[in-house]
Amino acid sequence: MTGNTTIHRMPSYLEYEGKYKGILGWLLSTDHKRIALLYLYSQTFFFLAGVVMGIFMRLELIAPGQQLMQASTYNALFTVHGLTMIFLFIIPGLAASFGNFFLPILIGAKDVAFPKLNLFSWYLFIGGALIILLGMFTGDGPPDTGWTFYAPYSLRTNTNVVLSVLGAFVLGFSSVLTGLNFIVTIHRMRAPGMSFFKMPLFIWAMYGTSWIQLLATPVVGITLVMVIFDRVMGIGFFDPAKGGDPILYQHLFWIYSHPAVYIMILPAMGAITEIVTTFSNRVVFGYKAIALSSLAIAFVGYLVWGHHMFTSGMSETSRWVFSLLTFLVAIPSAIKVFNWSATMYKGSLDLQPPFWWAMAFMFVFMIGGLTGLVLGSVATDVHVHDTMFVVAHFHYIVFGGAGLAFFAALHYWFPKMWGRMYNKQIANIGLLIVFIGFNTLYFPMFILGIMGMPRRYYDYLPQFATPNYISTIGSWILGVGLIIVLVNLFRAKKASPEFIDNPWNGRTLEWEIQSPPSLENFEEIPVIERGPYDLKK
Ligand code: HEM
Ligand SMILES: [Cu+2]
Repeated sequence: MTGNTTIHRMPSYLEYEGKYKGILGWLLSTDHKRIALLYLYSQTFFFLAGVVMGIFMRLELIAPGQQLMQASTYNALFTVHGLTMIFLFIIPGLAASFGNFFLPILIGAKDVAFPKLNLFSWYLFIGGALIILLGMFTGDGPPDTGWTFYAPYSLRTNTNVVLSVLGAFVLGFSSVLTGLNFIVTIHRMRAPGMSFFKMPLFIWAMYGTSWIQLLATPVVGITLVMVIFDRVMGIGFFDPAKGGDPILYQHLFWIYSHPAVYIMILPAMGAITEIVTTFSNRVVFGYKAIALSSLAIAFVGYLVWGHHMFTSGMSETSRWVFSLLTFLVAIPSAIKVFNWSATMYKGSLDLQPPFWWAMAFMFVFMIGGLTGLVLGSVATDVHVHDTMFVVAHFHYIVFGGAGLAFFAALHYWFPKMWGRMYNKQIANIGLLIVFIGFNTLYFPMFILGIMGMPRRYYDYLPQFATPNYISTIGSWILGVGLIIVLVNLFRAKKASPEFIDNPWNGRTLEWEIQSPPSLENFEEIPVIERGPYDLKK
Protein backbone atom coordinates (compact mmCIF):
# COMPACT_ATOMS: atom_id res chain seq x y z
CA MET A 1 0.00 0.00 0.00
CA THR A 2 1.26 3.41 -0.88
CA GLY A 3 0.32 6.94 -0.24
CA ASN A 4 -1.82 6.46 2.87
CA THR A 5 0.26 8.76 4.93
CA THR A 6 0.16 11.57 2.43
CA ILE A 7 -3.57 11.58 1.73
CA HIS A 8 -5.50 14.00 3.86
CA ARG A 9 -8.86 12.37 4.64
CA MET A 10 -12.16 14.09 3.95
CA PRO A 11 -15.70 12.75 4.38
CA SER A 12 -16.25 10.36 1.49
CA TYR A 13 -18.97 10.70 -1.14
CA LEU A 14 -20.78 7.91 0.71
CA GLU A 15 -20.84 9.87 3.98
CA TYR A 16 -21.28 13.36 2.61
CA GLU A 17 -24.48 15.09 3.73
CA GLY A 18 -25.68 17.75 1.34
CA LYS A 19 -29.03 19.47 1.07
CA TYR A 20 -30.91 16.16 1.22
CA LYS A 21 -30.37 13.27 3.56
CA GLY A 22 -30.99 9.56 3.45
CA ILE A 23 -32.55 8.13 0.32
CA LEU A 24 -33.26 11.59 -1.13
CA GLY A 25 -29.56 12.32 -0.82
CA TRP A 26 -29.15 9.60 -3.44
CA LEU A 27 -32.20 10.11 -5.64
CA LEU A 28 -31.55 13.85 -5.99
CA SER A 29 -27.78 13.75 -5.97
CA THR A 30 -25.91 15.27 -8.86
CA ASP A 31 -22.59 13.77 -7.77
CA HIS A 32 -21.33 11.58 -10.61
CA LYS A 33 -20.25 8.90 -8.13
CA ARG A 34 -23.63 8.55 -6.50
CA ILE A 35 -25.31 8.51 -9.92
CA ALA A 36 -22.84 5.81 -10.94
CA LEU A 37 -23.99 3.69 -8.02
CA LEU A 38 -27.64 4.29 -8.91
CA TYR A 39 -26.85 2.89 -12.34
CA LEU A 40 -24.75 0.08 -10.95
CA TYR A 41 -27.48 -1.13 -8.62
CA SER A 42 -30.28 -0.86 -11.15
CA GLN A 43 -28.22 -2.54 -13.89
CA THR A 44 -27.27 -5.38 -11.56
CA PHE A 45 -30.92 -5.82 -10.66
CA PHE A 46 -31.93 -6.02 -14.33
CA PHE A 47 -29.05 -8.38 -15.03
CA LEU A 48 -30.24 -10.75 -12.32
CA ALA A 49 -33.82 -10.57 -13.58
CA GLY A 50 -32.51 -11.43 -17.05
CA VAL A 51 -30.47 -14.32 -15.68
CA VAL A 52 -33.56 -15.78 -14.01
CA MET A 53 -35.43 -15.57 -17.32
CA GLY A 54 -32.49 -17.22 -19.11
CA ILE A 55 -32.42 -20.06 -16.61
CA PHE A 56 -36.16 -20.62 -17.12
CA MET A 57 -35.63 -20.78 -20.87
CA ARG A 58 -32.87 -23.32 -20.40
CA LEU A 59 -35.17 -25.37 -18.16
CA GLU A 60 -37.72 -25.52 -20.94
CA LEU A 61 -34.97 -26.58 -23.35
CA ILE A 62 -33.49 -29.30 -21.13
CA ALA A 63 -35.23 -32.02 -23.17
CA PRO A 64 -37.32 -32.27 -26.34
CA GLY A 65 -41.05 -31.79 -25.92
CA GLN A 66 -42.89 -29.34 -23.73
CA GLN A 67 -41.42 -29.12 -20.21
CA LEU A 68 -42.91 -26.28 -18.22
CA MET A 69 -44.31 -23.59 -20.48
CA GLN A 70 -46.24 -23.00 -23.66
CA ALA A 71 -44.64 -21.79 -26.85
CA SER A 72 -46.16 -18.34 -26.41
CA THR A 73 -44.65 -18.03 -22.92
CA TYR A 74 -41.26 -19.01 -24.31
CA ASN A 75 -41.59 -16.36 -27.01
CA ALA A 76 -42.36 -13.73 -24.39
CA LEU A 77 -39.43 -14.92 -22.26
CA PHE A 78 -36.76 -14.71 -24.94
CA THR A 79 -38.06 -11.33 -25.99
CA VAL A 80 -38.11 -9.81 -22.51
CA HIS A 81 -34.82 -11.55 -21.66
CA GLY A 82 -33.25 -9.97 -24.73
CA LEU A 83 -34.79 -6.55 -24.09
CA THR A 84 -33.68 -6.55 -20.46
CA MET A 85 -30.16 -7.78 -21.08
CA ILE A 86 -29.51 -5.56 -24.08
CA PHE A 87 -31.26 -2.31 -23.25
CA LEU A 88 -31.22 -2.35 -19.44
CA PHE A 89 -27.94 -4.06 -18.68
CA ILE A 90 -25.32 -4.14 -21.36
CA ILE A 91 -25.94 -0.97 -23.44
CA PRO A 92 -25.73 1.33 -20.42
CA GLY A 93 -23.09 -1.22 -19.43
CA LEU A 94 -19.76 -0.11 -18.09
CA ALA A 95 -20.24 3.40 -19.45
CA ALA A 96 -23.11 4.40 -17.20
CA SER A 97 -21.69 2.86 -14.03
CA PHE A 98 -17.88 2.79 -14.14
CA GLY A 99 -17.71 5.51 -16.80
CA ASN A 100 -19.76 7.82 -14.65
CA PHE A 101 -17.75 7.04 -11.57
CA PHE A 102 -14.24 7.14 -13.04
CA LEU A 103 -14.32 9.32 -16.12
CA PRO A 104 -14.14 12.60 -14.18
CA ILE A 105 -11.59 11.19 -11.73
CA LEU A 106 -9.35 9.79 -14.45
CA ILE A 107 -9.12 13.15 -16.19
CA GLY A 108 -8.66 15.04 -12.94
CA ALA A 109 -12.09 16.71 -12.82
CA LYS A 110 -14.56 17.24 -9.99
CA ASP A 111 -17.61 16.08 -11.89
CA VAL A 112 -18.99 15.69 -15.40
CA ALA A 113 -19.78 18.79 -17.43
CA PHE A 114 -23.53 18.67 -16.82
CA PRO A 115 -24.24 17.03 -13.45
CA LYS A 116 -27.99 17.66 -13.52
CA LEU A 117 -28.32 16.25 -17.00
CA ASN A 118 -26.45 13.23 -15.70
CA LEU A 119 -29.08 12.64 -13.03
CA PHE A 120 -31.84 13.27 -15.57
CA SER A 121 -30.32 10.56 -17.79
CA TRP A 122 -30.68 8.07 -14.96
CA TYR A 123 -34.34 9.01 -14.55
CA LEU A 124 -34.88 8.49 -18.27
CA PHE A 125 -33.21 5.11 -17.91
CA ILE A 126 -35.51 4.11 -15.07
CA GLY A 127 -38.51 5.63 -16.88
CA GLY A 128 -37.81 3.58 -20.00
CA ALA A 129 -37.41 0.46 -17.89
CA LEU A 130 -40.73 1.10 -16.17
CA ILE A 131 -42.50 1.54 -19.51
CA ILE A 132 -41.12 -1.81 -20.68
CA LEU A 133 -42.22 -3.36 -17.39
CA LEU A 134 -45.68 -1.85 -17.82
CA GLY A 135 -45.86 -3.46 -21.24
CA MET A 136 -45.29 -6.84 -19.65
CA PHE A 137 -48.20 -6.68 -17.28
CA THR A 138 -50.85 -4.71 -19.15
CA GLY A 139 -52.91 -5.14 -22.29
CA ASP A 140 -52.16 -8.26 -24.22
CA GLY A 141 -49.00 -9.10 -22.40
CA PRO A 142 -45.28 -9.03 -23.15
CA PRO A 143 -44.13 -8.71 -26.76
CA ASP A 144 -43.11 -11.86 -28.64
CA THR A 145 -41.09 -10.31 -31.42
CA GLY A 146 -37.59 -10.78 -30.08
CA TRP A 147 -35.63 -7.71 -29.00
CA THR A 148 -35.14 -6.75 -32.65
CA PHE A 149 -38.85 -5.98 -33.26
CA TYR A 150 -38.57 -7.13 -36.88
CA ALA A 151 -41.33 -5.92 -39.18
CA PRO A 152 -43.76 -7.00 -40.48
CA TYR A 153 -44.37 -9.38 -37.56
CA SER A 154 -43.97 -6.57 -35.01
CA LEU A 155 -46.70 -4.67 -36.83
CA ARG A 156 -49.14 -7.56 -36.77
CA THR A 157 -48.73 -9.37 -33.44
CA ASN A 158 -51.34 -8.32 -30.92
CA THR A 159 -48.95 -8.33 -27.96
CA ASN A 160 -47.81 -5.12 -26.30
CA VAL A 161 -45.19 -4.05 -28.83
CA VAL A 162 -45.96 -0.35 -28.62
CA LEU A 163 -45.06 -0.01 -24.94
CA SER A 164 -41.78 -1.90 -25.29
CA VAL A 165 -40.82 0.13 -28.32
CA LEU A 166 -41.71 3.32 -26.48
CA GLY A 167 -39.62 2.17 -23.51
CA ALA A 168 -36.64 1.51 -25.76
CA PHE A 169 -37.14 4.95 -27.33
CA VAL A 170 -36.96 6.66 -23.91
CA LEU A 171 -33.86 4.62 -23.04
CA GLY A 172 -32.30 5.94 -26.22
CA PHE A 173 -32.56 9.50 -24.92
CA SER A 174 -30.77 8.48 -21.77
CA SER A 175 -27.96 7.04 -23.86
CA VAL A 176 -27.67 10.10 -26.14
CA LEU A 177 -27.52 12.50 -23.21
CA THR A 178 -24.89 10.44 -21.40
CA GLY A 179 -22.77 10.35 -24.55
CA LEU A 180 -23.10 14.09 -25.01
CA ASN A 181 -22.21 14.73 -21.39
CA PHE A 182 -19.08 12.58 -21.58
CA ILE A 183 -17.87 14.12 -24.84
CA VAL A 184 -18.14 17.64 -23.43
CA THR A 185 -16.52 16.52 -20.18
CA ILE A 186 -13.56 15.00 -22.00
CA HIS A 187 -13.12 18.06 -24.18
CA ARG A 188 -13.54 20.73 -21.55
CA MET A 189 -12.69 19.38 -18.12
CA ARG A 190 -9.31 17.67 -18.39
CA ALA A 191 -6.83 18.73 -15.72
CA PRO A 192 -4.08 21.13 -16.79
CA GLY A 193 -1.39 19.23 -18.65
CA MET A 194 -3.59 16.33 -19.65
CA SER A 195 -3.36 16.38 -23.42
CA PHE A 196 -5.42 13.85 -25.38
CA PHE A 197 -2.45 11.53 -25.59
CA LYS A 198 -1.93 11.66 -21.83
CA MET A 199 -5.45 10.39 -21.17
CA PRO A 200 -5.81 6.90 -19.71
CA LEU A 201 -6.99 4.39 -22.32
CA PHE A 202 -10.29 3.82 -20.56
CA ILE A 203 -11.06 7.46 -21.40
CA TRP A 204 -10.20 6.90 -25.06
CA ALA A 205 -12.58 3.97 -25.11
CA MET A 206 -15.29 6.04 -23.44
CA TYR A 207 -14.69 8.79 -25.96
CA GLY A 208 -15.30 6.46 -28.91
CA THR A 209 -18.34 4.99 -27.17
CA SER A 210 -19.83 8.39 -26.51
CA TRP A 211 -19.68 9.37 -30.15
CA ILE A 212 -21.52 6.19 -31.11
CA GLN A 213 -24.14 6.89 -28.47
CA LEU A 214 -24.59 10.40 -29.74
CA LEU A 215 -24.65 9.68 -33.48
CA ALA A 216 -26.17 6.22 -33.83
CA THR A 217 -28.90 6.20 -31.21
CA PRO A 218 -31.15 8.77 -32.94
CA VAL A 219 -31.42 6.40 -35.90
CA VAL A 220 -33.02 3.68 -33.83
CA GLY A 221 -35.10 6.27 -32.01
CA ILE A 222 -36.72 7.39 -35.25
CA THR A 223 -37.12 3.80 -36.41
CA LEU A 224 -38.96 2.89 -33.24
CA VAL A 225 -41.26 5.89 -33.62
CA MET A 226 -41.98 4.72 -37.16
CA VAL A 227 -43.01 1.33 -35.79
CA ILE A 228 -45.37 3.07 -33.37
CA PHE A 229 -46.84 5.11 -36.25
CA ASP A 230 -47.30 1.95 -38.26
CA ARG A 231 -49.06 0.18 -35.45
CA VAL A 232 -51.16 3.00 -34.06
CA MET A 233 -52.04 4.89 -37.25
CA GLY A 234 -51.48 2.29 -39.90
CA ILE A 235 -49.05 4.49 -41.85
CA GLY A 236 -47.28 1.54 -43.42
CA PHE A 237 -43.59 2.50 -43.52
CA PHE A 238 -42.62 -1.12 -43.07
CA ASP A 239 -45.78 -2.91 -44.12
CA PRO A 240 -45.53 -4.54 -47.55
CA ALA A 241 -49.32 -4.66 -47.79
CA LYS A 242 -49.26 -0.88 -47.85
CA GLY A 243 -46.24 -0.50 -50.06
CA GLY A 244 -43.86 -0.33 -47.11
CA ASP A 245 -40.63 -2.26 -46.85
CA PRO A 246 -39.66 -4.64 -44.03
CA ILE A 247 -36.09 -4.74 -45.34
CA LEU A 248 -35.92 -0.99 -44.77
CA TYR A 249 -36.73 -1.70 -41.15
CA GLN A 250 -33.81 -4.10 -40.91
CA HIS A 251 -31.42 -1.57 -42.42
CA LEU A 252 -32.50 1.17 -40.04
CA PHE A 253 -32.47 -1.15 -37.04
CA TRP A 254 -28.97 -2.49 -37.66
CA ILE A 255 -27.50 0.89 -38.61
CA TYR A 256 -27.91 1.55 -34.91
CA SER A 257 -27.69 -1.90 -33.45
CA HIS A 258 -24.42 -2.96 -34.93
CA PRO A 259 -22.60 0.14 -33.64
CA ALA A 260 -24.44 -0.53 -30.38
CA VAL A 261 -22.37 -3.68 -30.04
CA TYR A 262 -19.39 -1.36 -29.73
CA ILE A 263 -21.24 0.77 -27.18
CA MET A 264 -21.20 -2.44 -25.16
CA ILE A 265 -17.71 -3.66 -25.91
CA LEU A 266 -15.51 -0.53 -26.17
CA PRO A 267 -15.78 0.50 -22.49
CA ALA A 268 -15.19 -3.16 -21.65
CA MET A 269 -11.97 -3.14 -23.67
CA GLY A 270 -11.01 0.11 -21.97
CA ALA A 271 -11.41 -1.37 -18.52
CA ILE A 272 -9.47 -4.48 -19.53
CA THR A 273 -6.64 -2.27 -20.76
CA GLU A 274 -6.41 -0.55 -17.37
CA ILE A 275 -6.44 -3.88 -15.56
CA VAL A 276 -3.86 -5.56 -17.78
CA THR A 277 -1.50 -2.59 -17.41
CA THR A 278 -1.83 -2.36 -13.65
CA PHE A 279 -1.30 -6.05 -12.98
CA SER A 280 1.57 -6.30 -15.45
CA ASN A 281 3.38 -3.53 -13.56
CA ARG A 282 4.42 -2.11 -16.84
CA VAL A 283 3.74 0.80 -19.16
CA VAL A 284 1.11 -0.36 -21.63
CA PHE A 285 2.50 -1.61 -24.92
CA GLY A 286 1.44 0.48 -27.91
CA TYR A 287 -0.49 3.23 -26.16
CA LYS A 288 -1.29 5.12 -29.35
CA ALA A 289 -2.33 2.01 -31.21
CA ILE A 290 -4.81 1.13 -28.47
CA ALA A 291 -6.12 4.68 -28.25
CA LEU A 292 -6.63 5.06 -31.98
CA SER A 293 -8.02 1.55 -32.41
CA SER A 294 -10.90 2.63 -30.16
CA LEU A 295 -11.72 5.38 -32.60
CA ALA A 296 -11.22 3.04 -35.56
CA ILE A 297 -13.62 0.51 -34.09
CA ALA A 298 -16.15 3.25 -33.43
CA PHE A 299 -15.82 4.46 -37.01
CA VAL A 300 -15.72 1.18 -38.96
CA GLY A 301 -18.52 -0.10 -36.71
CA TYR A 302 -20.90 2.17 -38.62
CA LEU A 303 -20.18 0.49 -41.93
CA VAL A 304 -20.87 -3.15 -41.30
CA TRP A 305 -24.55 -3.40 -40.39
CA GLY A 306 -25.41 -5.32 -43.55
CA HIS A 307 -23.82 -8.51 -42.22
CA HIS A 308 -27.06 -9.06 -40.29
CA MET A 309 -28.94 -9.21 -43.54
CA PHE A 310 -27.01 -11.54 -45.81
CA THR A 311 -30.04 -13.80 -46.04
CA SER A 312 -32.71 -11.07 -46.14
CA GLY A 313 -32.37 -10.23 -49.78
CA MET A 314 -29.48 -7.96 -50.74
CA SER A 315 -27.55 -7.54 -53.93
CA GLU A 316 -24.44 -9.66 -54.47
CA THR A 317 -22.35 -6.50 -54.39
CA SER A 318 -23.62 -5.32 -51.04
CA ARG A 319 -23.10 -8.77 -49.62
CA TRP A 320 -19.42 -8.93 -50.43
CA VAL A 321 -18.82 -5.30 -49.51
CA PHE A 322 -20.41 -5.78 -46.09
CA SER A 323 -18.50 -9.01 -45.68
CA LEU A 324 -15.20 -7.30 -46.42
CA LEU A 325 -15.94 -4.37 -44.11
CA THR A 326 -16.83 -6.80 -41.34
CA PHE A 327 -13.42 -8.38 -41.63
CA LEU A 328 -11.84 -4.93 -41.43
CA VAL A 329 -13.38 -4.24 -38.04
CA ALA A 330 -11.60 -7.30 -36.69
CA ILE A 331 -8.25 -5.57 -37.20
CA PRO A 332 -8.48 -2.86 -34.51
CA SER A 333 -9.93 -5.44 -32.12
CA ALA A 334 -7.00 -7.74 -32.80
CA ILE A 335 -4.61 -4.83 -32.25
CA LYS A 336 -5.93 -4.50 -28.73
CA VAL A 337 -5.59 -8.19 -27.96
CA PHE A 338 -2.07 -8.14 -29.36
CA ASN A 339 -1.09 -5.14 -27.27
CA TRP A 340 -2.54 -6.62 -24.08
CA SER A 341 -0.54 -9.77 -24.69
CA ALA A 342 2.62 -7.78 -25.37
CA THR A 343 2.08 -5.75 -22.19
CA MET A 344 1.81 -8.93 -20.13
CA TYR A 345 4.69 -10.61 -21.93
CA LYS A 346 7.24 -8.07 -20.77
CA GLY A 347 5.58 -7.36 -17.43
CA SER A 348 5.86 -8.92 -14.01
CA LEU A 349 2.40 -10.28 -13.40
CA ASP A 350 0.52 -9.79 -10.15
CA LEU A 351 -2.12 -12.53 -10.18
CA GLN A 352 -4.98 -10.81 -8.35
CA PRO A 353 -8.70 -11.48 -8.96
CA PRO A 354 -9.27 -8.59 -11.39
CA PHE A 355 -6.42 -9.92 -13.50
CA TRP A 356 -8.03 -13.38 -13.68
CA TRP A 357 -11.32 -11.82 -14.69
CA ALA A 358 -9.48 -10.00 -17.45
CA MET A 359 -7.93 -13.27 -18.60
CA ALA A 360 -11.35 -14.93 -18.66
CA PHE A 361 -12.57 -11.99 -20.71
CA MET A 362 -9.75 -12.37 -23.23
CA PHE A 363 -10.33 -16.09 -23.63
CA VAL A 364 -14.07 -15.92 -24.30
CA PHE A 365 -13.81 -12.72 -26.29
CA MET A 366 -11.40 -14.41 -28.68
CA ILE A 367 -13.85 -17.27 -29.22
CA GLY A 368 -16.62 -14.74 -29.72
CA GLY A 369 -14.55 -12.73 -32.15
CA LEU A 370 -13.36 -15.67 -34.22
CA THR A 371 -16.87 -17.12 -34.52
CA GLY A 372 -17.97 -13.64 -35.54
CA LEU A 373 -15.83 -14.07 -38.63
CA VAL A 374 -17.80 -17.23 -39.44
CA LEU A 375 -20.93 -15.08 -39.42
CA GLY A 376 -19.21 -12.28 -41.27
CA SER A 377 -18.39 -14.31 -44.35
CA VAL A 378 -21.43 -14.81 -46.54
CA ALA A 379 -20.84 -18.46 -47.41
CA THR A 380 -20.66 -19.75 -43.83
CA ASP A 381 -23.28 -17.34 -42.53
CA VAL A 382 -25.89 -18.73 -44.88
CA HIS A 383 -25.40 -22.09 -43.20
CA VAL A 384 -25.60 -20.99 -39.56
CA HIS A 385 -27.87 -17.97 -39.93
CA ASP A 386 -30.64 -17.89 -37.29
CA THR A 387 -29.37 -21.06 -35.66
CA MET A 388 -28.13 -21.60 -32.11
CA PHE A 389 -24.66 -20.77 -33.46
CA VAL A 390 -25.69 -17.13 -33.44
CA VAL A 391 -26.97 -17.40 -29.87
CA ALA A 392 -23.64 -18.89 -28.83
CA HIS A 393 -21.66 -16.23 -30.68
CA PHE A 394 -23.43 -13.23 -29.24
CA HIS A 395 -23.44 -14.58 -25.70
CA TYR A 396 -19.69 -15.07 -26.04
CA ILE A 397 -19.37 -11.45 -27.15
CA VAL A 398 -21.89 -9.62 -25.01
CA PHE A 399 -21.90 -11.76 -21.89
CA GLY A 400 -18.43 -13.28 -22.15
CA GLY A 401 -16.99 -10.03 -23.41
CA ALA A 402 -18.81 -7.05 -22.02
CA GLY A 403 -20.42 -8.94 -19.13
CA LEU A 404 -17.22 -10.49 -17.78
CA ALA A 405 -15.44 -7.15 -18.23
CA PHE A 406 -18.19 -5.61 -16.10
CA PHE A 407 -17.25 -7.99 -13.30
CA ALA A 408 -13.55 -7.49 -13.95
CA ALA A 409 -14.05 -3.75 -13.56
CA LEU A 410 -16.15 -4.28 -10.46
CA HIS A 411 -13.38 -6.31 -8.81
CA TYR A 412 -10.74 -3.84 -9.94
CA TRP A 413 -12.45 -0.67 -8.74
CA PHE A 414 -14.39 -2.11 -5.82
CA PRO A 415 -11.80 -1.10 -3.17
CA LYS A 416 -11.71 2.41 -4.60
CA MET A 417 -15.48 2.78 -4.69
CA TRP A 418 -16.18 1.48 -1.20
CA GLY A 419 -12.87 1.55 0.62
CA ARG A 420 -13.17 -2.14 1.44
CA MET A 421 -11.66 -5.35 0.15
CA TYR A 422 -13.47 -8.55 -0.73
CA ASN A 423 -12.22 -12.04 0.00
CA LYS A 424 -9.81 -12.70 -2.85
CA GLN A 425 -9.89 -16.47 -2.60
CA ILE A 426 -13.66 -16.60 -2.83
CA ALA A 427 -13.50 -14.13 -5.71
CA ASN A 428 -11.22 -16.52 -7.60
CA ILE A 429 -13.38 -19.55 -6.84
CA GLY A 430 -16.47 -17.64 -7.96
CA LEU A 431 -14.78 -16.69 -11.21
CA LEU A 432 -13.68 -20.26 -11.86
CA ILE A 433 -17.22 -21.55 -11.43
CA VAL A 434 -18.63 -18.76 -13.59
CA PHE A 435 -16.07 -19.59 -16.26
CA ILE A 436 -16.83 -23.31 -16.25
CA GLY A 437 -20.58 -22.67 -16.18
CA PHE A 438 -20.35 -20.11 -18.96
CA ASN A 439 -18.55 -22.43 -21.36
CA THR A 440 -20.71 -25.42 -20.46
CA LEU A 441 -23.79 -23.30 -21.11
CA TYR A 442 -22.84 -21.67 -24.38
CA PHE A 443 -20.27 -23.85 -26.12
CA PRO A 444 -22.77 -26.64 -26.94
CA MET A 445 -24.84 -24.02 -28.73
CA PHE A 446 -22.12 -23.67 -31.39
CA ILE A 447 -22.44 -27.39 -32.03
CA LEU A 448 -26.23 -27.24 -32.03
CA GLY A 449 -26.08 -24.42 -34.54
CA ILE A 450 -23.78 -26.28 -36.88
CA MET A 451 -26.07 -29.32 -36.54
CA GLY A 452 -28.89 -27.07 -37.67
CA MET A 453 -31.00 -26.30 -34.61
CA PRO A 454 -32.79 -23.00 -35.22
CA ARG A 455 -32.87 -20.27 -32.57
CA ARG A 456 -35.94 -18.86 -30.84
CA TYR A 457 -37.67 -22.27 -30.74
CA TYR A 458 -39.09 -23.71 -27.55
CA ASP A 459 -38.96 -27.30 -28.80
CA TYR A 460 -36.58 -29.32 -30.95
CA LEU A 461 -35.96 -32.65 -32.62
CA PRO A 462 -34.57 -35.55 -30.54
CA GLN A 463 -31.17 -35.48 -32.25
CA PHE A 464 -30.44 -32.15 -30.54
CA ALA A 465 -31.06 -33.55 -27.05
CA THR A 466 -27.54 -34.12 -25.66
CA PRO A 467 -25.95 -30.71 -26.26
CA ASN A 468 -29.13 -29.05 -24.99
CA TYR A 469 -29.00 -31.11 -21.83
CA ILE A 470 -25.35 -30.17 -21.21
CA SER A 471 -26.14 -26.54 -21.89
CA THR A 472 -28.90 -26.46 -19.29
CA ILE A 473 -26.61 -28.00 -16.66
CA GLY A 474 -24.16 -25.22 -17.53
CA SER A 475 -26.79 -22.60 -16.75
CA TRP A 476 -27.03 -23.95 -13.20
CA ILE A 477 -23.27 -23.93 -12.72
CA LEU A 478 -23.14 -20.37 -14.01
CA GLY A 479 -25.97 -19.38 -11.68
CA VAL A 480 -24.11 -20.79 -8.66
CA GLY A 481 -20.92 -19.00 -9.70
CA LEU A 482 -22.72 -15.66 -10.03
CA ILE A 483 -24.27 -16.06 -6.59
CA ILE A 484 -20.85 -16.72 -5.05
CA VAL A 485 -19.35 -13.70 -6.79
CA LEU A 486 -22.12 -11.33 -5.80
CA VAL A 487 -22.48 -12.54 -2.21
CA ASN A 488 -18.73 -12.13 -1.76
CA LEU A 489 -18.88 -8.52 -2.95
CA PHE A 490 -22.00 -7.79 -0.97
CA ARG A 491 -20.41 -9.07 2.23
CA ALA A 492 -17.28 -7.04 1.58
CA LYS A 493 -19.37 -3.91 1.24
CA LYS A 494 -20.67 -4.49 4.77
CA ALA A 495 -17.24 -5.19 6.24
CA SER A 496 -15.32 -2.62 8.21
CA PRO A 497 -13.41 -0.07 6.15
CA GLU A 498 -9.71 -0.41 5.46
CA PHE A 499 -7.23 2.16 4.30
CA ILE A 500 -6.73 0.85 0.82
CA ASP A 501 -6.15 3.88 -1.32
CA ASN A 502 -4.03 1.96 -3.77
CA PRO A 503 -4.26 -1.79 -3.20
CA TRP A 504 -3.03 -2.77 -6.68
CA ASN A 505 -0.22 -0.26 -7.17
CA GLY A 506 -2.22 1.48 -9.85
CA ARG A 507 -0.68 4.47 -11.58
CA THR A 508 -3.67 6.34 -12.96
CA LEU A 509 -5.21 9.26 -11.08
CA GLU A 510 -7.96 7.43 -9.23
CA TRP A 511 -5.32 5.62 -7.17
CA GLU A 512 -3.82 8.88 -5.96
CA ILE A 513 -6.95 9.94 -4.08
CA GLN A 514 -8.54 8.48 -0.98
CA SER A 515 -10.85 5.45 -0.97
CA PRO A 516 -13.75 6.02 -1.07
CA PRO A 517 -13.26 9.36 -2.85
CA SER A 518 -14.39 12.61 -1.26
CA LEU A 519 -17.27 14.58 -2.72
CA GLU A 520 -15.10 16.63 -5.05
CA ASN A 521 -12.59 13.87 -5.76
CA PHE A 522 -9.53 16.10 -5.51
CA GLU A 523 -8.65 18.61 -2.86
CA GLU A 524 -6.72 20.41 -5.50
CA ILE A 525 -6.97 19.80 -9.23
CA PRO A 526 -3.79 17.92 -10.14
CA VAL A 527 -1.36 19.17 -12.75
CA ILE A 528 -0.43 16.38 -15.14
CA GLU A 529 3.20 15.99 -16.11
CA ARG A 530 3.74 12.31 -16.75
CA GLY A 531 2.07 9.80 -19.03
CA PRO A 532 -0.88 7.91 -17.55
CA TYR A 533 1.01 4.66 -17.03
CA ASP A 534 4.53 5.86 -16.32
CA LEU A 535 6.00 3.99 -13.41
CA LYS A 536 6.57 6.21 -10.39
CA LYS A 537 10.09 7.55 -10.25
C1 HEM B 1 -27.42 -17.11 -17.07
C2 HEM B 1 -27.39 -16.27 -18.03
C3 HEM B 1 -28.09 -16.44 -19.38
C4 HEM B 1 -28.78 -17.51 -19.87
C5 HEM B 1 -29.06 -18.84 -19.19
C6 HEM B 1 -29.24 -17.14 -21.19
C7 HEM B 1 -29.98 -17.97 -22.03
C8 HEM B 1 -30.57 -17.58 -23.20
C9 HEM B 1 -31.43 -18.39 -24.02
C10 HEM B 1 -31.83 -19.84 -23.70
C11 HEM B 1 -31.82 -17.64 -25.08
C12 HEM B 1 -32.82 -18.04 -26.17
C13 HEM B 1 -32.23 -18.74 -27.30
C14 HEM B 1 -33.28 -18.90 -28.36
O1 HEM B 1 -34.30 -19.56 -28.12
O2 HEM B 1 -33.05 -18.35 -29.42
C15 HEM B 1 -31.21 -16.37 -24.95
C16 HEM B 1 -31.39 -15.33 -25.84
C17 HEM B 1 -30.79 -14.09 -25.72
N1 HEM B 1 -29.92 -13.68 -24.71
FE1 HEM B 1 -29.36 -14.77 -23.09
N2 HEM B 1 -28.81 -15.88 -21.48
C18 HEM B 1 -28.11 -15.40 -20.39
C19 HEM B 1 -27.48 -14.18 -20.28
C20 HEM B 1 -27.52 -13.18 -21.24
C21 HEM B 1 -26.79 -11.93 -21.19
C22 HEM B 1 -25.84 -11.52 -20.07
C23 HEM B 1 -27.13 -11.23 -22.31
C24 HEM B 1 -26.67 -9.86 -22.76
C25 HEM B 1 -25.88 -9.11 -22.12
C26 HEM B 1 -28.06 -12.01 -23.05
C27 HEM B 1 -28.66 -11.62 -24.25
C28 HEM B 1 -29.54 -12.37 -24.97
C29 HEM B 1 -30.20 -11.94 -26.19
C30 HEM B 1 -30.04 -10.57 -26.86
C31 HEM B 1 -30.98 -13.00 -26.65
C32 HEM B 1 -31.80 -13.04 -27.93
C33 HEM B 1 -33.22 -12.86 -27.68
C34 HEM B 1 -33.91 -12.89 -29.00
O3 HEM B 1 -33.64 -13.81 -29.78
O4 HEM B 1 -34.71 -12.00 -29.23
N3 HEM B 1 -28.28 -13.19 -22.39
N4 HEM B 1 -30.45 -16.34 -23.79
CU1 LIG C 1 -23.32 -6.59 -36.46
